[in-house]
Amino acid sequence: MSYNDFLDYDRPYDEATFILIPAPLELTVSYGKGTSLGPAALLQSSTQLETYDIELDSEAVCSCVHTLEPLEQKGMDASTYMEELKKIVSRCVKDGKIPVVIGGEHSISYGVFKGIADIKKDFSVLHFDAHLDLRDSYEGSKYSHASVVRRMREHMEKIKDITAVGIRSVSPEEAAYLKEIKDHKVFYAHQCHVSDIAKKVSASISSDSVYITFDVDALDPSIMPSTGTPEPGGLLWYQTLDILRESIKGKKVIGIDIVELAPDKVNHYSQFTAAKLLYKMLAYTLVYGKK
Ligand SMILES: [Mn+2]
Repeated sequence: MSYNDFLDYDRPYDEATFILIPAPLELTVSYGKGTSLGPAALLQSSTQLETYDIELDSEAVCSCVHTLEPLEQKGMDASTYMEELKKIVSRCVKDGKIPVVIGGEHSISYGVFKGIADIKKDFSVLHFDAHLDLRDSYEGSKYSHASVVRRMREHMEKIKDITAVGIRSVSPEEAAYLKEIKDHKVFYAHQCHVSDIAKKVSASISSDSVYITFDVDALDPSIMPSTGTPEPGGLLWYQTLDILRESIKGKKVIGIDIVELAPDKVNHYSQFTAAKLLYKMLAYTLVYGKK
């Protein structure tokens, strides 16, 4: 499969701010399938985006992006794949770049996290999702998409905090675990429909450095139907942008991933929405982020 460059632009690696890493892993998705096609679909849609952003009066993003060759699964098991992804991500961070990983299923975020944590510490994790992903294991796998944040929590000495936004589906095991750990910051989807939600989320991020992991099922299925487990009652477009803008203001974004897009043949607006969402995250990082 051939992959487009993000926005159809390619700044050489050495000069780019953002290094886009397609990670088409699909091992443990439980319900709807198709996340392995997510990165190619998002990149393909990105070539149709206007490079000019009205809100920011800028098209700076397109001169800042370099897209790597995809990390194909090629028979690797989950743990080998995470190690390979970790190496790529940590090299980017070491080189002073911002790694931007395009999934693939959410389990890849553990590789992203480890690659960042290899170099950085005391950072915050901002996690957009319908799900907490705090199961100890799921369907026999520690590397399941449903366990990815639980794996991150095994490295709390590396991070300041985790803030989860858009949550609206929780297992009994996760509910019990949440009461036990106490320090997990959660904004349930029903709590996100208030005017000051962006300020509240931003205030809960205690570090100056933030890694953003965005499961597209955080968005409402009306704007993002093409994902494995579309849950009703999700975040809408401008609400999401408000939260992202406010959370990125004054912070150093040290890594981004966007996961769980499962493109389907019926509609193609999900992949376009995912591409635009990623564009906005990069644009906010350039304009509002701390250098
Ligand atoms: Mn999810």
